[in-house]
Amino acid sequence: MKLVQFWRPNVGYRVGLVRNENVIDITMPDVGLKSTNDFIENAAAGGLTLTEFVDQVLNAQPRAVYAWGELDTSRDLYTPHLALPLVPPEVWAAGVTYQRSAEFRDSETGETIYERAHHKARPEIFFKGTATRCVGPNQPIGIRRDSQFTAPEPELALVIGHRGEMIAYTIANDVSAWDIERENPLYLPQSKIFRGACALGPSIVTPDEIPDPYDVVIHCQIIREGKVIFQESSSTARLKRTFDELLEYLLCDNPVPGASVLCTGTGILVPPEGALREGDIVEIEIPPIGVLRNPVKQWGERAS
Ligand code: DO4
Ligand code: MG
Repeated sequence: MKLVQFWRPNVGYRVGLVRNENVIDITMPDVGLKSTNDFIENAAAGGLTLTEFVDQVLNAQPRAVYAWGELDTSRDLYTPHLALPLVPPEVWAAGVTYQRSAEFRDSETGETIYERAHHKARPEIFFKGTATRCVGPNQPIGIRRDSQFTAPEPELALVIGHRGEMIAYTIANDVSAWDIERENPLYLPQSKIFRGACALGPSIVTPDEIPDPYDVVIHCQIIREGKVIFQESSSTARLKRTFDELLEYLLCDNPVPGASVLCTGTGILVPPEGALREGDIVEIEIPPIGVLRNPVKQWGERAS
């Protein structure tokens, strides 16, 4: 099952069930089902999976239906458009879960701190932000004004349920100011947490839609002035960690609220020529979740 949230002019945010390129509006404000988070919470309260819960309420009333193409458009108060697929109370991220990420990061410092974390039993896990730093499909991701080398990190992400279990997948762009991280790893939070540092979407899909999550292809491209200036693919087959392992460390004496998200790390590393610029478009595709497309916005005057 595949869920989205979208905006309807004069009505507000709605929850949509995606079927055959159509989005069925399943919002039921009268019974408190106004957001994806409400569906997640009510499913958990009733001891049901998200799919079972949605199936139960689906036929309760007639539903408005939208074409996917109609909603997959930029944010505008007067036009229906996709929004964050859920509002995560917290977003966490795992790092150096792919060998390439560890090698790339160590090559800049001449140290082996990333390689060591890649091989240790304890994974790198860091706080990525809250919903206020997140954007949905077609909304701008950001470049902080004090960064010259900000890059996308295309990642498969896990949606965490109220009992700490994985209930769905989504796509995350762990947008990162790499130059700030390179200056000193102690600056990691500043390189990772800022306005528009995390894009999520376009949908969340339940585990039954991805039979082998360790064989998922992630494709990323950066488009500048209409031309593809970078493209690369990776596969979760190269992940060093299992999702259970990442969740176990994340949740160790750490009460992460339901509907939070855990990004599972990047296997795609953009070279300095691909450093993001104002006006670029970043596209990340993971079937069947969809294509997460975001324009890039430079915040403030760029520091020289
Ligand atoms: O410590 C660096 C962060 C690594 C990361 O975000 C990744 O590998 O995806
Ligand atoms: Mg990352």
